[in-house]
Amino acid sequence: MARLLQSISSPALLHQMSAQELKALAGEIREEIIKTVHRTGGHLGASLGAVEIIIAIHSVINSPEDKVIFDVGHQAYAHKLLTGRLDNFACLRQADGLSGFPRRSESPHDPFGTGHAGTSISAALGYCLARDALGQKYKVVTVTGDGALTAGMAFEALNHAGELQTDLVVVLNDNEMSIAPNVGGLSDYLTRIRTDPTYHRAKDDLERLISRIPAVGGQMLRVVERLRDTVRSLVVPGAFFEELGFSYYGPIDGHNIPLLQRVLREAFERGGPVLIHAYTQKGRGYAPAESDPGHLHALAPERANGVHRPTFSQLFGETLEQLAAQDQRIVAITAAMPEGTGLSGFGHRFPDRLIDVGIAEQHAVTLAAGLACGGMKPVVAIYSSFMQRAYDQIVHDVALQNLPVVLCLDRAGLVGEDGPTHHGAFDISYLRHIPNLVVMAPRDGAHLRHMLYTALEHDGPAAIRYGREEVQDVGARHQLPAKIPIGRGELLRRGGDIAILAVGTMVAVAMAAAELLEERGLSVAVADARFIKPLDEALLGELARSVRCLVTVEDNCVAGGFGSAVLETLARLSLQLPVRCLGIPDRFIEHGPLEWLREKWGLHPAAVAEAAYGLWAGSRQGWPQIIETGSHN
Ligand SMILES: Cc1ncc(C[n+]2csc(CCOP(=O)(O)OP(=O)(O)O)c2C)c(N)n1
Repeated sequence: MARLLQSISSPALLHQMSAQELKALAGEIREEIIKTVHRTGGHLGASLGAVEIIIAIHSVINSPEDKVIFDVGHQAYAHKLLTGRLDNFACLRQADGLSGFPRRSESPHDPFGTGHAGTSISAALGYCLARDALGQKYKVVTVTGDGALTAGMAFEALNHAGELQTDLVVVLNDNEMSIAPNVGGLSDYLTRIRTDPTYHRAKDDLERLISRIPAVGGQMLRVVERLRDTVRSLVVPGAFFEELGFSYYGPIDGHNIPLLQRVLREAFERGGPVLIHAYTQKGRGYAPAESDPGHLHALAPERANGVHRPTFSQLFGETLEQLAAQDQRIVAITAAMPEGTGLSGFGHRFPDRLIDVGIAEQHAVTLAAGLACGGMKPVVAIYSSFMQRAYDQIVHDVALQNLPVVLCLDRAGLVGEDGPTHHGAFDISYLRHIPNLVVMAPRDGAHLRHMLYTALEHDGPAAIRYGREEVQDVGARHQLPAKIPIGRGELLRRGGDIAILAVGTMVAVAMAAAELLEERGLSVAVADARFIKPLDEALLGELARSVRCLVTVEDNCVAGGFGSAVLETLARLSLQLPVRCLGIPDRFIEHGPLEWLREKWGLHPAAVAEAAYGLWAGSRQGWPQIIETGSHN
């Protein structure tokens, strides 16, 4: 059993270990990761592929004085195991347990918190500049995947680091995979470097040749220099990075610890920005993950088996496929997540109409704007938290020009074990103030289908947000969906004491809360707003006039969210009644099982019923009054 691993109380102990011991340690770490992740869920493939790189780094640096910064951070499990977190590793991603990503608050060995892709080189460069400004002397190294390198900001950082020439080592962990196989020209380039033997021969020959060119002066020297650069950029591996100002080392086997150690030492010795190109195998050491790395990129946590309904994502993909069969102009865009967003089936059926742009959410949205200008009907499916990246593109390129782009924000609301970097807590707030944009949220599968169709038929931009859960009512899946009148909500239940106005999957919570309130003798109206924007003012007015108090429920942050839209509208219409807005409080929500989080943060029927009852009881004692805002909101 994990004999060596248990003895690693500090990563500095790796400095003394032999090559054989480090290799054995890698085996133990893999066993621990496989065992734990099968229970807790998590990023299996990525973390197995990075074990040797992480061991090698810790064996030549002194963490936490030296900084190792992970891109995305989903591959950092070995780092957690080597930096004093073995005992807590069984609680990975569990409530109150270790985060699935590096967290500054979790360990001094995590110098930078991550979860979103493409940040490592910027953050590392920031550390380098701080170090230089303060006259300090520590090493900074990143572990950056080839997928992460498709993110625009990774390029921005490379560009900047190349100019600054400060000491920074970027370990490019190239497994040719993002979640799905990696895409793009740079990925092709990296593959050529890895696989084309002429590169390697040419590199040696060229270096020999260049060293033999005699020193000449004046004009001739400039000609020779130019020739050297041209020939070098044509045939030397990594010339692209060299041109940016990095020293390029590689490609090297990213599972060979002694080789990695040697190259890392050389890189630190050399100084300036250095990129080490290490090729690795995603899922290394676990046969099912090696043979299906895309599928085993991440595992879901063990759950009790039950009947599985389709998820919103699956139903979205299926419906889009159905609609695309009717309309040639429909194209789908994913930012490196065809499977997660439910678009794999669409891609198999319409390979030319699924565009994977890589981890490039900003580009995805502006690309869609261009496609719309050109007469296509683009549908961009991106997780809510990753769409944060593309806010300006939505405002400036899509909405300002009133273009018919459909934005599908998957994983809206709380997502569970992936935690605060992945919760879709803000999308209603960051979308609803954008002029021209229609914003909607389906309460069930049937509505998702209708909303997708409605959005595609709308001559302007529209966003649909939905969570990661399985859907309740899937509707008539084999029929074509129908159009919903834009801006029309739906009254689901009549009542005269309290009205609960909800959106998305919170409508079911509101309905269940109404049942609980009815048991307490109250008559409760429930309405599904369906549209966050434009809000159904007629429905809101009708509700406000017919009840004593109003509660809004959403799984977005309360600040600037759906409830805020309701309050603004009530104020504008001069409708006065006690209102309570329920949703995600003004704080970052931790990781943990989704249902547990919803219980904890009040997004469940009993909490909604309690809040509504309190508001109603208060309203009987006279109003206007200051309404207590509960513990969270
Ligand atoms: C901005 C952003 N978009 C999408 C994701 C989802 N995501 C997590 S890991 C990953 C692939 C990363 O590939 P790579 O950097 O090569 O690492 P690997 O998993 O192959 O080791 C993606 C797309 C993310 N974390 N951040």
